Amino acid sequence: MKGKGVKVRMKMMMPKTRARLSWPTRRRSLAAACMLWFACPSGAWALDVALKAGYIPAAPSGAKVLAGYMTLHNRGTQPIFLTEASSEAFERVELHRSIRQGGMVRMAQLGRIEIPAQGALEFKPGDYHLMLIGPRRPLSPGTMVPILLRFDNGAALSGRLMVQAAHLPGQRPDHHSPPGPHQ
Ligand SMILES: [Cu+2]
Repeated sequence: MKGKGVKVRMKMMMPKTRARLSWPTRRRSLAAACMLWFACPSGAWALDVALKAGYIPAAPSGAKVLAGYMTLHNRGTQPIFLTEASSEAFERVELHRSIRQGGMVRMAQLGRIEIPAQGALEFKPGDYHLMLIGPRRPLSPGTMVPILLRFDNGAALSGRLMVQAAHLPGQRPDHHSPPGPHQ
């Protein structure tokens, strides 16, 4: 898995470690790991998702909504579903997809997004994106924004999105311009 960008692997509990820990004292930290353990039978529990090339096009100061993009790679043999995203830098993060309908582009909020087994899903302008609502601080180009992704089996993945100067090659600067329920 080469390439530039942010790459963060799942933090996993190894079976040995899990057996060694005392449940009452580590109950809270183990809860997510155990959910993951039981959700993935036959050794497939080692959820293997990586976040790459995460970025946020810089927006004018005062913008209430920004978009985040990234590619999620799933090296596992089962599809996995992204169900939730959050960031300390924003009041709320939603999972969206831009959909063209009769010459208009609208955004749909999604409850879950599939990352195919042994495949990747790209979040990109005009398609899947993270809707970043209510920035809590100025986000100038170069800023690294933490993002936490949660999946349908209870696992979580933390990564970072880099704020980039807008109007990069291949980027559609107008994809979020239509006013909508998010504005
Ligand atoms: Cu959106």
